[in-house]
Amino acid sequence: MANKLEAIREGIMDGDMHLVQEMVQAALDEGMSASDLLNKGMIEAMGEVGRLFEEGEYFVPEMLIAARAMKAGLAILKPKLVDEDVQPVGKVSAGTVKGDLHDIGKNLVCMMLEGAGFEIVDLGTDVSPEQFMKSVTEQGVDVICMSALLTTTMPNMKNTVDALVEAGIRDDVKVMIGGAPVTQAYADEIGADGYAPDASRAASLARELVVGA
Ligand code: B1M
Repeated sequence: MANKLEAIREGIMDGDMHLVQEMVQAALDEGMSASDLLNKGMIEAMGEVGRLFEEGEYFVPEMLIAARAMKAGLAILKPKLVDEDVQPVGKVSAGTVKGDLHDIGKNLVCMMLEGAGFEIVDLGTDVSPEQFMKSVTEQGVDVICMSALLTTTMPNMKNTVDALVEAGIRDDVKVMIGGAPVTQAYADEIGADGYAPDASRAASLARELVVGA
């Protein structure tokens, strides 16, 4: 069983989705619990992928194929997780802000968050402040994750924070921002709870904001 866990970890790190699927199924067939598989195998492996990315050993393509392998394994695991009633770490809505159609970075952030055990509400691109607000009031997300790639669309991050304040729901949700032109200083300026420079650090920041670790 330990060998299968190790194979799953390696499969995710190498981006070998077929191996991951095969090993996840085999481990489940042998009676391993879905939550152990998720926490001790898959989430740990994605954490390692994130660490290698931050250290400059992995680049975006490696991270993308690792996330794809993780997704493939999760698809097999999901029904079992539901059976075992494994709760996600938290719920995050993610989107590229209004006027902005760039979604490669946002998708990567979603994958890393999913890999870190979060339930994702992917709002897509060109997301208005109202749509972000609805994800709080109607879907009860714990964190809003906004991405912007254009200097001209960054102000829509502030507009969303302001709209949350105006609606009296700012304290109900944490707000994280990121994207190439975004900085920590901008996050401070608009009153966001945090900024992450990349998808890996977005996952650790979300964890920190939700569970404090
Ligand atoms: Co656009 N584009 N683009 N583009 N495009 C940029 C961003 C640009 C810098 C190119 C340039 O001029 N050098 C420039 C912006 C200039 C500026 O505002 N200062 C630009 C422009 C001007 C435009 C158009 C206006 C061009 C035009 O039509 N005249 C237009 C705008 C359309 C619109 O959005 N309304 C446009 C269109 C497009 C395409 C559609 C062709 C395509 C997007 C396809 C898609 O996303 N589906 C595109 C692309 C691909 C780019 C570049 C080349 C690459 C962006 C990318 O995907 N990077 C980009 C130039 C560049 O960056 N070299 C450029 C890879 C991605 C993994 O990185 O998104 O930064 P990134 O995400 C990172 C981090 O930033 C972070 O994690 C990710 C990975 O670790 N992160 C977060 C991202 N979101 C986060 C959220 C978080 C945390 C971290 O929450 C907490």
